[in-house]
Amino acid sequence: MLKRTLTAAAAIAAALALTVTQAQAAEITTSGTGWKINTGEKVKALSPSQANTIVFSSTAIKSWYAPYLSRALTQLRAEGLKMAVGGVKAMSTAMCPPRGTIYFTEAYRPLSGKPGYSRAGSCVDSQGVQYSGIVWMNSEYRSGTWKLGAALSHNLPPHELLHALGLDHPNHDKDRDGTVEAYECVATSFGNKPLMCSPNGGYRTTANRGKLVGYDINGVRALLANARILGSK
Ligand SMILES: [Ca+2]
Ligand SMILES: [Zn+2]
Repeated sequence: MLKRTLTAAAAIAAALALTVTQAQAAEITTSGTGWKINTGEKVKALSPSQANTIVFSSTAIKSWYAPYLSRALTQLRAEGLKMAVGGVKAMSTAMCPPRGTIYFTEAYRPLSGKPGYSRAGSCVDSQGVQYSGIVWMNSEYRSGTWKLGAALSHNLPPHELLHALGLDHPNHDKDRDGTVEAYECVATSFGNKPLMCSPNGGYRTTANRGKLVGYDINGVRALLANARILGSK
């Protein structure tokens, strides 16, 4: 009798040890080939159940930018992300927008006054799960004082959207000269760099510009997988 009890206790102990091992094995991933999660802004994950709505600061900004986002939105929905194009509402950019809001607005040289650059940021909860974000498109594009080519016009808005969702630039010191340079990113055999490459990447062709490249999709998948690992719904 005593022996049987001990055996049962040992079995329970073994089962507990197994559970602990499994919990430790499921760790979040924050970077991979051609993608990187913005851990600098404390982002770890993206909620698969959260409904995300893009809200624009003006009708003119919505009509300018919403078409450029459509291809990326189709891809993000295919990954299981709930993404919708919302309406127009002026909001303060001094604080995080309400949960599920990606606020698209415009500012003059919003990234430290750098000509031609835009800026985006994401808001995260205490677990590191993104819950809202802000995109400041550089007003120089619409005013015409900074000329974007056709490919860039299509690629920059979804690049900034992905920043707001939690992705960072995947640039790395590919040529090992000690410096991570602009455009220094992995590329496909066709020469396509991640959309998230800094200062810009993505497809250049009419058929594909504005789309996430496979690397970027892997980044989105990692953000979603991390949410599940963290137990976020
Ligand atoms: Ca380098
Ligand atoms: Zn960027």
